[in-house]
Amino acid sequence: MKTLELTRREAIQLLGITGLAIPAASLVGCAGQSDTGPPKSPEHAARTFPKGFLWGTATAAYQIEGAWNEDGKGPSIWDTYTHIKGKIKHGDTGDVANDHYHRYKEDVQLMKGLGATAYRFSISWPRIFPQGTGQPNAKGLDFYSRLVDELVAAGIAPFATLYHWDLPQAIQDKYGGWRSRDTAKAFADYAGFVAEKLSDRARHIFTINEFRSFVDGGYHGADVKVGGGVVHLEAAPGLRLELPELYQARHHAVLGHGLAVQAIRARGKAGTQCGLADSIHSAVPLIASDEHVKAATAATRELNAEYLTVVLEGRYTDAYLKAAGSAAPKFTPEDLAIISTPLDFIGINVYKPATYVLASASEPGYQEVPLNPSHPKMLSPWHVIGPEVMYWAPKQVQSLWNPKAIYISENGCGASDQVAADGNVYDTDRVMFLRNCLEWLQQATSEGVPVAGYFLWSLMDNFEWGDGYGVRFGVVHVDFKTQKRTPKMSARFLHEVSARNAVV
Ligand code: PNW
Repeated sequence: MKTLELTRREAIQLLGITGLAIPAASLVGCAGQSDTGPPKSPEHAARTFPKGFLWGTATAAYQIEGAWNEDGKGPSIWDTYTHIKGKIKHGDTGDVANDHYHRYKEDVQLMKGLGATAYRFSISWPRIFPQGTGQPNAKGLDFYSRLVDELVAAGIAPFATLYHWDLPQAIQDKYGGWRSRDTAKAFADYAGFVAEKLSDRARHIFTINEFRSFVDGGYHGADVKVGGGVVHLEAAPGLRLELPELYQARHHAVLGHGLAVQAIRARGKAGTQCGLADSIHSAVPLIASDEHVKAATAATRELNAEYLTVVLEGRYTDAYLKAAGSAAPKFTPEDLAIISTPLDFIGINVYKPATYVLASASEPGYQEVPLNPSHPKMLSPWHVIGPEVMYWAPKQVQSLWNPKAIYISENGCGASDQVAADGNVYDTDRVMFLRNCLEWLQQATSEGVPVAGYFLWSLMDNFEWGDGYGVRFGVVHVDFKTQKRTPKMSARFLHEVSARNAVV
């Protein structure tokens, strides 16, 4: 079929003939973007990222390591939780997972094959302190030391996360986990120890990954409304506490972050870059004109009141405390000073818009726009598609908190990938999703938003928490029976992107 290429006048004529009453002026915005819209910067036009931009993938200890009871490791709350019947789909556990504990050398080579320049991994606290506190386990530390050496030798910058949800079971038993301040203090001791041992080579450290997922999911259970449905998010230890205890646990988690930053600064090598990785709740303006953009930024500040906002501003917002009422957390001014210890960077995990908003004449100045039930989703039921959040989230972080550097510490999607008869994995949906996200991210960097790197979740298919091994997030396919790794089409895409430092 021949493609029609119309001049604007022809288009107007054609539309006139078919009877569509579109005024000529309204066509200018779409057909005439290049001669009427704002000029594109050369970077935006070339779709390139800033010089030195880091390209990497991300993983977490419990999701890939396996070796759950080897070499002196103590059990974590996720070991306990997955061993409870009925908690995880198909009864899956992380006992073996990707066997990364034994295959880390091969996995670093996989990263090299992707052209990656950075890697974000997490450290299992109970591997290093089997009892949570006290005597360190030399073999546990040695594993991460060898991993870091291997990465450095491959020219890949190690970014270590200290807490990706696998709390030592001993800390849960002794203190009740994040219900207690003692857990925050124990976390800081562990953080300082790791910084002392690894920060000579791992120059970037994330304290905590996604407060909301393990606190709200672990201590209360979170029901999230998603386009006509409700998704129940639950995490270890799977408690259902009352609101006052939930609010207090949230407070202890941000306190633990702040204490850990101070411990890393005290005991790590000078110049160690320290930050956190949080799943920002970004409100996306449904219409990107000034008033809605402003309203969306204000909404994002409130939607993150209990985590990012208090960490970056050193105070809980009035609206947050008011809404909490008698459930509000108990805290001191010293706590707030610790929580807001200045950071070197902010990591944001960006998968989807938290909500779409419009400006509103009434308090609080914005209204959430309910999601149409037909709004498209990726495979995970929570994964609403809205790639423009990759522009708005970093843009809002810059305008609210003006950090020195921002990393996209996670972005990606789950799919039901299979190895085809020809040996390839055709994850077209993932490539489509990633390209759309990167287009928007590139627009942000071309406007001067200080994003310094991007970590794709995930290097390889792995244990996807409550979904077990059924939802695959990797750019490398894993056959969990044989542990065979097969790079997918998305791995090829990522390689091309990192080689050119541009969207392709
Ligand atoms: C993150 N949401 O969790 C975690 O950091 C990873 O461990 C996990 O495997 C990955 O994303 C994929 O799920 C999220 O509802 C859980 O928007 C839920 C959401 C986002 C991230």
